[in-house]
Amino acid sequence: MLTILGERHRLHHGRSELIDGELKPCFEMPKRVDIVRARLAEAGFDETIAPDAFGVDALRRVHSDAYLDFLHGAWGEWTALGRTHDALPTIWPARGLRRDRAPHSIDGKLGFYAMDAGAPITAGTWDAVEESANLALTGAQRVHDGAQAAFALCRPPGHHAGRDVMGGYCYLNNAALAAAHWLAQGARRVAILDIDYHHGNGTQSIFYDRDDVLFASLHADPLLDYPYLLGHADETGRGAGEGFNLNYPLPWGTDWSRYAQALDHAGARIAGFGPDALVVSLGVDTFEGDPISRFKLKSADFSRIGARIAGLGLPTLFVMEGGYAVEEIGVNVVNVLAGFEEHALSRAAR
Ligand code: Q9C
Ligand code: ZN
Repeated sequence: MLTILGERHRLHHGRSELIDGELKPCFEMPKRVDIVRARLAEAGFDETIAPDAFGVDALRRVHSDAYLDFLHGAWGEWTALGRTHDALPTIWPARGLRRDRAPHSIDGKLGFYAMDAGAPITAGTWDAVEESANLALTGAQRVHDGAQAAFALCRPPGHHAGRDVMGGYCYLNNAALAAAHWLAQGARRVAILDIDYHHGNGTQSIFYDRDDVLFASLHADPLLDYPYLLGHADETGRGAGEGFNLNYPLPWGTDWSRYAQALDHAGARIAGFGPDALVVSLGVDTFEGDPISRFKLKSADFSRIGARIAGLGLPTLFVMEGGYAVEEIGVNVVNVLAGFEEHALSRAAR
């Protein structure tokens, strides 16, 4: 499978996130990409390319100008105050507060554009997130040009990022950018299947009013787990988008048999939608050994996921999202991709 790889992700290495009341080292780290790359090479996935540079116009299909300006300038504004640690917000626009006027000072802006303290901004964050977006856009372009499937090894991940909000390790929504790119290239309908452990709140919110993008997400029940404030089954879309958003909140301890039922249901809805192409938000934090998650998928189950996705028979772009059991992340990701390829080949042979 064609794989799009970058180097600049390494420039983003958040030092700390707020967990259990303490600032602790970020689970989302550069080594995640190193381990996936090593496993890809070991498994013979050697068709790799570097990203092309898509300009700001590709980003503006999904994100607001004010938010892009904020992300681009945040580190400079932060360090101008003599600060050297990661930039983190300390206030958020909760109920009763205005969210229509962006503050001018950096501490105000950080809160205004964040959903949590899970997305630190460092010296290299802009360069890394811009490249991560370009990986997804390059993958989308290659699939548009005829590749049956591609894998964008994005880091930082993207599915918690909304039009003008960062959080949960995410800054630019790589999967949404890929979907929007396909639409701009003439696709009539695009489906996004989000199999990260956490609900893809950013992606849902970006396409919530639209009937040309079907968003389907399997994730931990937000009553129990991050992001807590979106991802319920009754969120089905709004206006023209009614019926084009599909959430499968699942309990802690979800194993393959339970997961497979939801996956099959989502797959049937995606097939019925008749999309021209599919984006998969590929998180492997559903793994039983993941340090921040509570599902029970085994490494072999990821091959089954890949095979079922291939069963849809759609041009498919896989976009890397979460997965924090760092030593196993490579095996689990490559199992999805290999499971997809094996099934796609056997389909072609029939
Ligand atoms: N105690 C992605 O997987 N922190 N983001 C949860 C758990 C946020 C995950 C804290 C997790 C964000 C892309
Ligand atoms: Zn996740």
